[in-house]
Amino acid sequence: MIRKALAVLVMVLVWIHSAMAATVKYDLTITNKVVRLAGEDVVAMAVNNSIHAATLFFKKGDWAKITVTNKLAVDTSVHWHGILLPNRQDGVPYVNQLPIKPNESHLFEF
Ligand SMILES: [Cu+2]
Repeated sequence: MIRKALAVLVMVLVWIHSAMAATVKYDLTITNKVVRLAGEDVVAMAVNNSIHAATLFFKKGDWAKITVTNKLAVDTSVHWHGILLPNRQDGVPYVNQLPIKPNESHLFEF
């Protein structure tokens, strides 16, 4: 009887946790941008026209949906460090996924 009550309690807690989680969406566009460094104009990679990229905020349990659009002339990807996520979402070209081709997008979900 106690086992059954505990199992129900755990199921209710899991349901409450999943019901409280939000889906957090970001759109990241990768481009080249000319910036002045040490007195010289250089081409650097920018995310949403910013160097460095913006910080993405999530709460524990949130569902992340991050669309990355490649506006570079070469293949690219985003590799996520410090996050426990499914291996197929980790963004390493030719390891976890194919690279994002120029003018194409990839949706990361974890
Ligand atoms: Cu790594």
